Amino acid sequence: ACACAVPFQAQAQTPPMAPDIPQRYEAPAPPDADYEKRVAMIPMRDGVKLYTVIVLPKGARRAPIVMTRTPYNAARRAQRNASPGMAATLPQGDETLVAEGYIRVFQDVRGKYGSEGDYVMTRPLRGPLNDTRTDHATDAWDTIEWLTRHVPETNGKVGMIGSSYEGFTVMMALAAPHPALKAAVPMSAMVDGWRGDDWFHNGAFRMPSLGFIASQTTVRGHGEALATGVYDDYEGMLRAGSAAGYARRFGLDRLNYTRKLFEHPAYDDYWRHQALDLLLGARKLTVPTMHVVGQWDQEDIYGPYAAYAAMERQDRDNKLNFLAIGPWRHSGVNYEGSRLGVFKFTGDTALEFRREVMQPFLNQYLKDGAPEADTPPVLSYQTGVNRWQRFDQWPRSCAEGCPSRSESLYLRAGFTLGFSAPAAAVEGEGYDEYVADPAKPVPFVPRPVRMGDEAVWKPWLVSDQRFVADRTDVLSYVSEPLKAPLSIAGQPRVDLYAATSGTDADWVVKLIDVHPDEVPGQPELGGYQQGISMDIFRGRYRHSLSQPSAIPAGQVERYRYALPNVNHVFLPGHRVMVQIQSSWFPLYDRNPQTYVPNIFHARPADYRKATQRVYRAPEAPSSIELPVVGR
Ligand code: PG9
Repeated sequence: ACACAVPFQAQAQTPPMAPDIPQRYEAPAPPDADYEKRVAMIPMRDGVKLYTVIVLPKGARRAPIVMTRTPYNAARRAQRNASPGMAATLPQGDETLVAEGYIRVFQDVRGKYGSEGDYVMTRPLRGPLNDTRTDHATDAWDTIEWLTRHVPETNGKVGMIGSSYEGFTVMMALAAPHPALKAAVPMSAMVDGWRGDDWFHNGAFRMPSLGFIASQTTVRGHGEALATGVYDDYEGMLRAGSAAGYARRFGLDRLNYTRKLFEHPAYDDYWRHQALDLLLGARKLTVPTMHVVGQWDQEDIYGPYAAYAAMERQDRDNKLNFLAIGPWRHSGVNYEGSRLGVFKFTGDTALEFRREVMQPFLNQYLKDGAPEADTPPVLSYQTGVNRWQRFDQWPRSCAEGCPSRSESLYLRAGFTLGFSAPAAAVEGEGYDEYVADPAKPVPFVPRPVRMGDEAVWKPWLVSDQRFVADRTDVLSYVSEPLKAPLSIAGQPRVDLYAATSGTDADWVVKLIDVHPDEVPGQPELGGYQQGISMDIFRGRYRHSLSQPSAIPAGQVERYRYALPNVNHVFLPGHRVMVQIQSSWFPLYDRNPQTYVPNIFHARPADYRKATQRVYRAPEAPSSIELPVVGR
């Protein structure tokens, strides 16, 4: 009998009380779509299944796969827009992959969103911190194995890309790579949570970590925002007293990851055993890897360079390990890159990079018969003059072993700067001083501070520092207007001689480009104090990052630490500025300025004003070693 003859009424009716929300619903791709979506629960070696979305161009044959493993919801990552077009469906940064006919895969890491298993934040590799059978290296391996067997449209070659946490999972896959993993592009990767990426910078704790932990670890999906009850996070975080006080207020002290952070304030084995630069630097590099980072990455500005440097030791002949530095914010490589804050570049630098450099690199290793790409070992955008540069190594300038040698820029009397050391004690006794009051910490951006305001957060590292330049607890040293360009390419290094009347202190040093008083072509840049390379150091770690010690009150101590990498030209007419302060709130928790064993447990009475002296004397010549490549 013909099916069409079956009377409609005879078909099974949907019971009125059938639940209207199914257990799981995958919307089919629209019939006219140029792609197909498949969802698979891929089994790992321990039986845990991971939720994986596979997006294939229609008619794909012998297509390479590019995979991202994410804690941020694979289904959503594979669905930017509801569209019959694959390019509009996938993330903006994927458009060149789509144009080249790639299969795109997103997978939820274990324990998040659709995946089974336990979630452990930035799960450590199997070893001293992880006694289970699995980690991100095995999960990537098992997934690649499955994909190459179960996706008939693939040529069997897999690449991994991803930014930040997703960059971390790319790096993890490199620890024990599947033979089909042929190329890796970790972008803005979280590499070392203590030295200078997401959780701490040189021992100073990043307060927004707490909100992130809430969003990430209260539920498998996306957790609720904190009910702060204040518009200005500066106020809310100050009132809470300390990072632990803030955590308690929202019950975050009951979350394991908060506890792990609070139990490991120093750079102990918990951190060392997770530092991916140390781990990968000690393993044989076999997969071509391009590290990508934004010069003004406000979240992971340390790790990508550290990982590149550590892995470079395995790649003396520049065959496998590459570095690309753009004028971008965190993950900016995947979005529009024609400006950052008020600073404009030469067109969409991010798209240009993805199209001209990253895609040919991926094609070379992943696409059948693709030509060899002309990939520079190091690609770097020189800010100030706004042009791409190709190098065979990074950094370009350092104390020893680089093409150029760094030069010290000294703090001088009268709040000036100079390339010669202070020769003789001058009036003012060789130091400048300020009172740092933890009750009035220096804000990192103008108040009211809204940590969730992305328009402020994303470009904040290049923001105008004038709003604090005249505070009495900020020292600002400035050069004469430059007569010739001053070009730097590498890591400025702080060499600070300072004393405090307290027994612990934070030091924030900011290298700033002061634009001319008038900039006719872009008037709002007149006198702009542009952050170039800035970071914080918690004084208790001056002798050892793992063994903190109290600072002897009133004694001159030496603080040496590196600022973030930069490739920048200070142009003629501009001035170089160095600002020094002792807090950067509420991005970093306050230092009580009284030594306590664990700052997370400091009590209100421990927070005390201190007088800070910054020396610029012949026997205590504070300076920044600049990675000068031309002046
Ligand atoms: N910076 C974010 C992050 C990475 C790793 C751990 C915690 C946070 C991110 O953008 O993914």
